[in-house]
Amino acid sequence: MTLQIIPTSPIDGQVPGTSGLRKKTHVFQQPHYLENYVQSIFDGIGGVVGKTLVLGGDGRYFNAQAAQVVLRMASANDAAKVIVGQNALLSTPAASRLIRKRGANGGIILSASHNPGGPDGDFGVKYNIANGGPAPEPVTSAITQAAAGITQYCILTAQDVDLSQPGLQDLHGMEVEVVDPVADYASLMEELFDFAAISALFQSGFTLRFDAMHAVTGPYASAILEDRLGASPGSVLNAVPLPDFGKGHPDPNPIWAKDLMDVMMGSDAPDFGAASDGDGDRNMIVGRGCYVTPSDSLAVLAANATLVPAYADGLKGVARSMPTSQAVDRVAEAQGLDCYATPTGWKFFGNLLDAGRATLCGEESAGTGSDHIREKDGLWAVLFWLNILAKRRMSVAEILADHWARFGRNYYSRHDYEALDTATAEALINDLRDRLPTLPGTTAGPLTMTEAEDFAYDDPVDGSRTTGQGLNIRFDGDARVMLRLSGTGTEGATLRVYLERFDAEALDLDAQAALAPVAAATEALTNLRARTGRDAPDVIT
Ligand code: VG1
Ligand code: CO
Repeated sequence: MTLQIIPTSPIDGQVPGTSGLRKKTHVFQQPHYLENYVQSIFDGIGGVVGKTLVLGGDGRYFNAQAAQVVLRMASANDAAKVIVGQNALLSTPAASRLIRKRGANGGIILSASHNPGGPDGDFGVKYNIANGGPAPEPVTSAITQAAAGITQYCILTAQDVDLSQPGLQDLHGMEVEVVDPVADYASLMEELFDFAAISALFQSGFTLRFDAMHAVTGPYASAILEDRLGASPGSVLNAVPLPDFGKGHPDPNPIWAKDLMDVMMGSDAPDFGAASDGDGDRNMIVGRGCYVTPSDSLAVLAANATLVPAYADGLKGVARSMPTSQAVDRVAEAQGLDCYATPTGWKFFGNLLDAGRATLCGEESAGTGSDHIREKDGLWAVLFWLNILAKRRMSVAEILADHWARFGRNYYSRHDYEALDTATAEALINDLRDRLPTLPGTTAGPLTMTEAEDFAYDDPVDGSRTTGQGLNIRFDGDARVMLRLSGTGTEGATLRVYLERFDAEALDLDAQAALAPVAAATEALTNLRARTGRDAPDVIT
C-alpha cells in the first residue's frame, strides 16, 4: 500500500445542486472526476484527520467502485474510521440514522436518488453533516469553493476492501467497519411505531404491495414489512437492488410506478400500495383505487400523528417546502402548531428539526420525514400510514375523504417540462421575475393576481437568507402557481410548475380539471407553450 498525492486541477460544473452533485455516470467515471470532488468535500469540511465518516449508496452502477475510491481517499486523508454498509449499500435514511447513532462527523452517500442509473444513467455524491442531514448551504458553498481551487488529492494504492461481510478491518491505519445496512434502521422504526398494532392489521387479512423499484429499499422493506410485521411473503416487489434499477426510473410517482398504480386501480387491488425511490428517502402512498398526493399525505400524517407512539404527545410544529400544497397549513392552524415554508431541498429542514421547532416535514416531491433522523424517509412514511390504518381501521380512501371533509381540499399538481434548452428556460423565469412587481391587481387568463414574490427564505434559527427559490404567484379564489427550475436534473433544464387551488366544498373533482383555471392563468402569464415549443408537460404528478 502506498500513499499517493496526485496533482489535479479544477473541473467545471462541480457544484452541488438541490441534493448533492449529480451528473451522468460517464462524467463521474472520467479520470480524476470523483477523486476531485471527494477531496473537495474533505477540504471543504476542514479535512477529515481523526474523523469518523459513514459511507454507503443506493447500489446503482458504479456504487461499488466509487465506495472503494472514497475509502482509499479517506484513509489517505487520515480519517480515523469509516462505517460502511455491507456491499456499500445504505439507504439515505439509514445513513442519516447511522451518522446520528454512532456520533459520526458526517457521511458520504453515493446516489443520484430518483434519477435512473446505469452506464448511461446518472450518478451522484451527497455529503451529510454530523446531525445526519444534508450539508446546509454554508457547507456546500465551502465544498464548491474547494472544488474550484483544487490542486491535488490524496489516495492510497491498495486492493479493494472486502465489504461483503460485517466486521472490522484496517486500511493503512484507518478502521473500516462494515455493518448490516438494515439492522439499526429497523430497530429505530420499531421504537417509533406500534408494531403490535400493525402486525394485528396484517393478521386480520389486510393486504399490501410495496414496490421497491429494484432500488435500495428492497432489503429494508422485506425485513420490516414481511419478516417483522408479517405482511404475506411476496408483498414486497422488485426487492433486490439492481445496478440499473431493472432499467426503470426509480421515482415513486404515478408515472414511473405505473405498474403499481395499475394494480391499485384494478378490481382486485390490495388494501394498500406504496413505493420508494432509488435511495429510499421518497415514498408514494396509494390506497385501493385512491392515489394520495404527497402534499395530502403530509397533512394526513400531521392530523393523525398522535396515533403513533413516537408522536403521541403531539407535534412541536410542521414544515413544508414552499411549492408543497398548503394542506398541512390547515392542520397546523387547527391544532395551533407553527408551520414553516422553506425552499426546496431537505437541507432547509435541518435547523428547524435541530432546534425543536418542527417535528414533521414534507415536500410535494414525495418526501416526508420527522425529527427521528435528518433526511426524508420513504419506509417511515409507509409505516406511519400503516400505523394510522391499524388504529383507525378505515380504508385509505375513507381517511382521505374524512380529512377533506374536516379541512377542505387543496387540489394540487406538478407539471414538469424536462430537458428544455437551458437558455430558454432561464429566460422564461427571468422575464417573469422582472414582471413580478407589476402583476398584483392584474389578470392572467381567467384569474386575477393578488401577490407575486420571488421566494426568499429567512432561516428563523440561524438568521441566514436564501434568495431566488422560485416564483410564487397567488390568485383570487385561494389559488396559486409556483415556478422554479430543478436543481437535480442532468440534461438541459427542467421547469417545474406547481399548481394549487383550495376548495372547501367540492371535494371530489378531478385534480387536473379543478386546476384548469390555474393552468390557463399560468399559460397566459408565461406563454410557456410557444416559448418552449411544448404542448404538454412531460410528467404530471
Ligand atoms: C427535487 C425535488 C425536491 C427534492 C430533491 C431531492 O429537487 O423537487 O423536493 O428535495 O429533488 O430529492 P429539484 O431541484 O429537482 O426540484 V431526492 O429523493 O432526488 O434526493
Ligand atoms: Co431520493
